Amino acid sequence: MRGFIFDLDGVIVDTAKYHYFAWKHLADELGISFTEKDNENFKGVSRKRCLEILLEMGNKEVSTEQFDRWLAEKNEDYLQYISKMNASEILPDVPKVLNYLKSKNIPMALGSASKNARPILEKVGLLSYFDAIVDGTAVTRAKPDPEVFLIAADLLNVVPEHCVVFEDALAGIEAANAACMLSIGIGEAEVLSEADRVFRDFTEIDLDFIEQLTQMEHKPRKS
Ligand code: B16
Ligand code: MG
Repeated sequence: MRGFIFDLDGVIVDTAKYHYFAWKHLADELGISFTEKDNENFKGVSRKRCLEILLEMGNKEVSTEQFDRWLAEKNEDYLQYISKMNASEILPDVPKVLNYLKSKNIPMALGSASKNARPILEKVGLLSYFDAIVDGTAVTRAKPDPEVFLIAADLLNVVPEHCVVFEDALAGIEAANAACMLSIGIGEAEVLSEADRVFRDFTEIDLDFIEQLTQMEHKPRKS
């Protein structure tokens, strides 16, 4: 049995722009310069760590209470954007792959750093595709630690060497590799150079390739 594990932000939906709007809003309020380029460093990173980085950028030291208030403020702002999401925000050809795997009864899991993963999947109508959801509320160690994917494999009842991970963040590729899973990067080949394979997006992935993955013996060693 093979298992397929998908990251959420940047793989299934493009929520990075909403994270950016919400972080930018908070950064403006705090007088910290924050660009879309800065937001790249927040991809795959936990909410708490993102705020720590933002405050480091602004050389600000704050009390735990203030830190928690800003963390909540950013999330409330982000949730406003999420509340308006619908199926049109699923990234191109993602349903093609999910439907194919579903038709073959291949177990699928979500492995995301986001604590908002479940409501996002509900909003875009994809929650029922996943046999397991491992999100930011379920892990204690962030990517590149393999914990999120190892929990997912365990819940799917598939050995890690028989799992395939789709990821857009380098930390996520590192986590998949550390878990001995086949890592498929979605994005720029230069950024995701440690992945076993890289595709710009799912439109570049054909179903013959997915079929091959469902039959792989175990993660092939890199030459
Ligand atoms: P939340 P992923 C990650 O999701 C995002 O890439 C990252 O930008 C975000 O900070 C993190 O989730 C936490 O999200 O504030 O919703 O808990 O890419 O691991 O699916
Ligand atoms: Mg991601």
